[in-house]
Amino acid sequence: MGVGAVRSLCLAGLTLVGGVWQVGSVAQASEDAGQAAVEQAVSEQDLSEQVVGGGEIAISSAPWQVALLGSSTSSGYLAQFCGGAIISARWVVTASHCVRDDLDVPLTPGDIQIGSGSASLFDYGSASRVGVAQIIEHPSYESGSLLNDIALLRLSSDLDLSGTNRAAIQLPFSVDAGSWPARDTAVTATGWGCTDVLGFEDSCSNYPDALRSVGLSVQASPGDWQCAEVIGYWSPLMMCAGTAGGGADTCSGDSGGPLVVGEGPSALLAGITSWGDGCGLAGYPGVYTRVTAYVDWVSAQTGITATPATPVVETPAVDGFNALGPTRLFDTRSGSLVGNGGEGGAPLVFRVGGVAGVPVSGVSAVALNVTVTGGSAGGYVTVYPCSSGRPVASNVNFSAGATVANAVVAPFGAGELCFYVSGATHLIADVSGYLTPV
Ligand code: 4AZ
Repeated sequence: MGVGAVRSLCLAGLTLVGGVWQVGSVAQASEDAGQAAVEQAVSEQDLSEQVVGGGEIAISSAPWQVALLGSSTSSGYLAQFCGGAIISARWVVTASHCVRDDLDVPLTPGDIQIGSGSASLFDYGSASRVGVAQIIEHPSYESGSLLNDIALLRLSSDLDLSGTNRAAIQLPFSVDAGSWPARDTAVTATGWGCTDVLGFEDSCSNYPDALRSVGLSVQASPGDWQCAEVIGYWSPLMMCAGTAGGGADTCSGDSGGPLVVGEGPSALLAGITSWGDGCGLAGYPGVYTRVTAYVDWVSAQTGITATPATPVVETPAVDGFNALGPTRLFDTRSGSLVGNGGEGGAPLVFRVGGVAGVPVSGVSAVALNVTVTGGSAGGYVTVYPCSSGRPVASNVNFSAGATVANAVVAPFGAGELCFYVSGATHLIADVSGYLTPV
């Protein structure tokens, strides 16, 4: 596919001239220009030129920004035709008009790849891109009016959002859509779009390779009449952003990219770059898809839901201790030594649920005092719920003839405790309390 053809997929500037929508294509480089020659020419552009305002930014300042790239063009610079925003590792939101060709025919997932994590389009060679598995246009998108100019791209693999160069922008779930964003709210638009101030019928001659951002102001609060000269009617589905004197705007190639309120992790996606009359002209702010009108649709399509403003800290439940007695559970001193003289053999089994004041259920652990005394050989005692296997660690270690007492907390299990005695000793157990989950 030709260079110009790719970059004009959605670079087609939509201009309202004399009340008639016109779609003008922007030829950016000739079909047969070699890639190297084009990149050389681009690198010689005056990128400090303040066109449509703003300036270059690092990707970490807008880590949600992605480039929509024509998959058959290997140069990232030449392939880029629209912007988009990461809303989760698997989903990108963009403009619906970005996923149609010049003839308004829907693109297929194989036509589009995503570049992310770099401010430089030169970094988006074919090997660095992620594929698109599914395109979901808004079902009510109207290409004539650009109403409902929003689409979702399901990626063919997850983006790695662990670093500082890629992040999801939050959708405005928790705002009051009737008042947010208010008139004069500072917003930021980003993209690789045209940097020229353009009259209604001008075509672009400067496309940057480095990502740029521009600060704009919301032109009217939701519900107020706005952009009369541009939209020509009031719609709750669009919003306008610009500056009083012009000179700061989005332009061809920025479409589909984010218009953001706030910055960093608290930034919210307010708009999607959609269209405008010219670029940067005083009195003609850019028009954006109003995202608050679509959060429920996006959520239904993607499963993305509101993230809590403050992370929920999971505090581990600390069980409550209920003191008892201590009450004697058993004492073997009136009989023979217990134990097996060494390893092997069966444990002593005692019921503790419903015994010595311990409830039958709702208990997480039992606290005991375990004493060994007068044994004929050294050894150890392991106390554990009979419903689970004997753990490796012992609770009381003793030598021949010694008396050793230990406090032991044993999980309640099914209410029966097993006392495994290695060696031979007298054994005394007193219940001193139990733990209940809180
Ligand atoms: C475009 O064609 C486009 N001035 C995007 C934004 C604006 C104009 C045109 C706003 O992608």
